[in-house]
Amino acid sequence: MRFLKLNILIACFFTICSQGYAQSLIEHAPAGFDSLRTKIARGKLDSMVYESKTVGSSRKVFIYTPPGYSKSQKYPVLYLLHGIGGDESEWLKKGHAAVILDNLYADKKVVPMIVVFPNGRAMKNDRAMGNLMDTAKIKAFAKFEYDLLNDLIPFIEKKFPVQADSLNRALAGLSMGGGQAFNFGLTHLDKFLWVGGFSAAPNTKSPEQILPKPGDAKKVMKLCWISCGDNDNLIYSSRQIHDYFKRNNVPHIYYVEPGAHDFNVWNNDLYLFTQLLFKPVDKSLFAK
Ligand code: FER
Repeated sequence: MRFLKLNILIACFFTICSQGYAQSLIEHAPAGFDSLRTKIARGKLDSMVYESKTVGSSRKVFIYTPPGYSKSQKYPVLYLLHGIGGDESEWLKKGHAAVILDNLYADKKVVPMIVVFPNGRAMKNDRAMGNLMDTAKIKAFAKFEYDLLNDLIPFIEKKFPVQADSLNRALAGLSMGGGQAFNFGLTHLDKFLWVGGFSAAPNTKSPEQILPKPGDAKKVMKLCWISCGDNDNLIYSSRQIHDYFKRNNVPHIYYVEPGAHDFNVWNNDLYLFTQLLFKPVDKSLFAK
């Protein structure tokens, strides 16, 4: 009996080692991670339009499909949200999302996934113009929950070969988009088991409101990533979720990096966060 137990233990040890957890401790991206490289395979960017019943309009969305993309495979999907000053193009024009992803694929650091860049201001005129703090515009960021769940996700799942379940769906964003990722992602664990907020803005609801029963998240959630620059005066929004999760023993990554409220931080976050997605996670490393 004892020998049997020992054998099982040894077998488990070698199985885990041979799988080789891709996850290691989080370190800042290396220099050049977001610089255009020549001679590597590139993903493809599509600009599409979907009908939104929530907003009552046709809405723009960008979709990145990875190098080697094939309709005969099924892919996990990351929905990546912009900030208050942006739209569906912000991650691609102000940020370097496509270049970062191309480089990650060239270095075989990410699982093939589709990345969707929606417009998170769910109103008819969804351009980042005029007074961005206007109440109607702020409310539109909250309304996006219904556009995302009821209009955009069904559209993507009809048009693209995707694995349409919570294990294969991630939601992340920067600033207002980070708040949205926490507000919608953590309240819909049946839809998203991978959630990331980069420098979440004050639209982030209180953690008690988002997750009144933190045990629910503890059981099922694959990854909750909370990051912020150490020189960002909105860091309290990230910290309050981190503190709540810490108090309630909900495994998560809290990553504070040098920087302010800008794309130096968010490009780095994208580089690090995407490498964790849709892979086995070792939650014992999270607290480190
Ligand atoms: C605020 C400060 C900043 C706020 C939102 C932001 C809703 C958003 C910043 C961004 O998206 O970059 O008080 O209130």
